Formats: sequence, C-alpha cells, structure tokens
Amino acid sequence: MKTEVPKKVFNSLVHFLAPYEQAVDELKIKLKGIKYGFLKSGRYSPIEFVVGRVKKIDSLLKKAREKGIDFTQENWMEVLNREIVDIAGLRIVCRYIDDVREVMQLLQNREDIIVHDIKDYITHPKDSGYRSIHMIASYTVYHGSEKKKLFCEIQIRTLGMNFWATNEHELRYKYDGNIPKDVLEHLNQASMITHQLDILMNNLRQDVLTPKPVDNTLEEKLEEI
Ligand code: 0O2
Repeated sequence: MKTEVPKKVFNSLVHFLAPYEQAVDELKIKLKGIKYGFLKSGRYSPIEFVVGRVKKIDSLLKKAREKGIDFTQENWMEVLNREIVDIAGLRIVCRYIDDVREVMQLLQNREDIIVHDIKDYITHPKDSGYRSIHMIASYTVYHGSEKKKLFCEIQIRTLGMNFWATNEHELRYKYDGNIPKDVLEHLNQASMITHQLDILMNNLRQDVLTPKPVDNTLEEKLEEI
C-alpha cells in the first residue's frame, strides 16, 4: 500500500535518510569486524552474519502516521529521529542462543554504540511467536560537515529465529497483514519447535564444550599405595 505525501516532503525525506544510510553502512562494517576479529585470531565467532537496511519511505510514513507525526511541523526531522528508532536497522544472526547473549554483552561494552534499551523477545516472545533481541542504540555519524547522533535498532537472533521471522514476514506480506487463523496456528507451532531446536542445540554445544570432570580415582589410589 502506497502512502502519499507532497513531493516536497518526499524529497526532504530522501535527504533526511542519507545520514541513516551512512550509519547503516558504517555499522555493518563495524559489526562484521567483530566476526572477522574472532576468526582472524583463530577463535569461534559468535556472529554468523550481519545485514542492515534503512526503512523504506512508505514503511516510514506508515509508522509516522500511526504515531501521529505531523510533517507540517518545522521540527519533523527531529521528531522522526526520536519517535521512530528503527529507521536504521541492523540484524546480527548467530548460531546459538548463548552467542546471542555474548553479542549483546559485546555491544554493551562498546563506546561507539550507546545502548539505551533492550527488548528481550526471546524470553518474552511476541503473540505472533516472534523471537529476537531488540537493542535500541544511538550512533554518531559525521555526514558532510555535520555531526549527527542517530538512533538505530539492532536485532540479534539465532539462525532458527531468523528462518522463522523471514517466513512469517513473507506470509504477512502475502496476506496483506491478515494471516488466516490456521496459518497463524501453524506459525505459532513452528515458533515453539524452532525454540526447542535452539535450546537443544545450545545444550548440545554446552555439553561438548564443557570440560568433563577428571576421573582421578586411579591417581588417588596410586597415592595411597
Ligand atoms: P521492516 O521491514 O524490518 O522495516 P515497539 O512495538 O515499537 O515498541 P518493537 O517490537 O521493537 O517495539 O518494534 P516493532 O515496530 O514492532 O518491530 C520492529 C521490527 O521488528 C520489525 O520491523 C520487524 O523487523 C521485527 N518484528 C517485530 N515483530 C515481528 C513479528 O511479529 N514478525 C516478524 N517477522 N518480525 C517482527 P518492521 O517495521 O515490521 O519491518
């Protein structure tokens, strides 16, 4: 569905989004840097892959309308940056739930990404069955001669959660937001199975990596002799 706005507003929006494009490009490089840093030093990377996008103008206008943002106000750009925090969106996909938690910690320890809020939709999934971590952060870009502090949303999820969300998103689009009840039930079931798989794989990995207790009974016996 297209959201109509005057041409002047549309042109200003294209201009407004340019620093967000830059922020997403920079953040993608920085987040991929975490992965390559681990790999280059011969370690396992908690990050499988990183993607990013700037919200499409249509989707941005829809959200702005829902939030009652008035484009005739002089400070609409400021309001948009403050009220719609996922204009710049990054997604980090990991293999295991433990990796998701590790990446969350890594991001919270950085000085260039300031984390303001974390929504844990893994512990508390949405009604749809959606699971992910949503981190609302701010990041500073130097765009032209200007310094801009922009909000961004960083989603962190497992490969399984990403598989589910991609399918659900596609179905929601296909049915124009009105997914039939039986399909919704299937999606909910799929979400639960995906979560079970995530937990099983996480436990399996912990079992493999946790050092087994050493059987020193023989040593003790020898000492006794
Ligand atoms: P796109 O194409 O990614 O731009 P809020 O509800 O605003 O307080 P929340 O949950 O962080 O906080 O925000 P919101 O707007 O509900 O969701 C932000 C993004 O999370 C969405 O972006 C999706 O990428 C993802 N998301 C949230 N809920 C679901 C869900 O039920 N299914 C799927 N597949 N993704 C979800 P956009 O704007 O929808 O789309």
